[in-house]
Amino acid sequence: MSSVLRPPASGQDPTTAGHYRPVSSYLAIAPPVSVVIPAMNEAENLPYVFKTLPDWIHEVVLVDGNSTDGTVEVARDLWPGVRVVAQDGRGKGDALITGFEACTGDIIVMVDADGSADGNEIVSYVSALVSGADFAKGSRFANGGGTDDMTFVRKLGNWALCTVVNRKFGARYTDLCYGYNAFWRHCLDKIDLDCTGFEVETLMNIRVVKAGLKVQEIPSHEYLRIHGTSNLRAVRDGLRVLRVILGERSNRRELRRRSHHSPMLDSVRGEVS
Ligand SMILES: Nc1nc2c(ncn2[C@@H]2O[C@H](COP(=O)(O)OP(=O)(O)OP(=O)(O)O)[C@@H](O)[C@H]2O)c(=O)[nH]1
Ligand SMILES: [Mg+2]
Repeated sequence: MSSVLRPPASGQDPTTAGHYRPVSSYLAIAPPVSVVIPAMNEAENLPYVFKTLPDWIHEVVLVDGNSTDGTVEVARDLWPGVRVVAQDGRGKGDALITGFEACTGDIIVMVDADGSADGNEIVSYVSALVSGADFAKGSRFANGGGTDDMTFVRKLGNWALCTVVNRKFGARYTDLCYGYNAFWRHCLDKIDLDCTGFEVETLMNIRVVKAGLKVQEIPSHEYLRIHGTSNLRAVRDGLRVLRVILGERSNRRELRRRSHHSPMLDSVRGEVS
């Protein structure tokens, strides 16, 4: 890697696109990375979120869901360059779609604002993307992943929904409803997101596999929400997820066609790293 390293000249902004920036002792990257944080009344959690974000990211886009607890002020205080985007609609899906549109980076990382995601993992997602994946999909159930935040009922529901997605769309996912993912911006043109709520991650996971994008699962650990209460209602949102799964047309014919050309098979399936 060092032979292609092109560090910015001294005094130059290291986040300028086109220049390699050191990410870890074994990786340097040129593409600018945007981090999108949907946040609705998460002021108390933001210090924990921002503390773990790496300093080499290009920008942080915080999508505010009409917070009344000072979320925006706290974010500006913690990360002076943060770009705050107001949300017109409601729901996490609506917030993420708004945030993706505002991003200027080539790589987009989605990070929850409740303190459950560790920003130190971003390097693993970005490594997968610069190594050839289109979509780096966090998984709490891949080897090395974990969760402190899921009840037995949620685990069961997530497993059942994940199994249906794998059967119907020919994926090999180990996790489905998880908010920590990263992808190249060009994926957005292929998945054309149109949803408003917590079903957004499921819709993304289905559409990337249907689009034949190369998906790589990244083991991730989900920590407990630090302050406040969840906005998710297991039954209501589980049913919304199920409706999305049932509403998406299966790509069975396409899968059958591709299975006759086995080298292509992996590009339509989630791969566990
Ligand atoms: N902007 C915005 N953010 C939202 C909205 N709903 C949820 N969020 C954010 O989306 C992230 C995930 O929401 P959570 O309530 O933590 O849902 P969850 O992670 O599925 O549930 P827990 O595991 O219980 O934390 C958090 O950062 C929320 O603040 C919304 O309507 N607008
Ligand atoms: Mg959460």
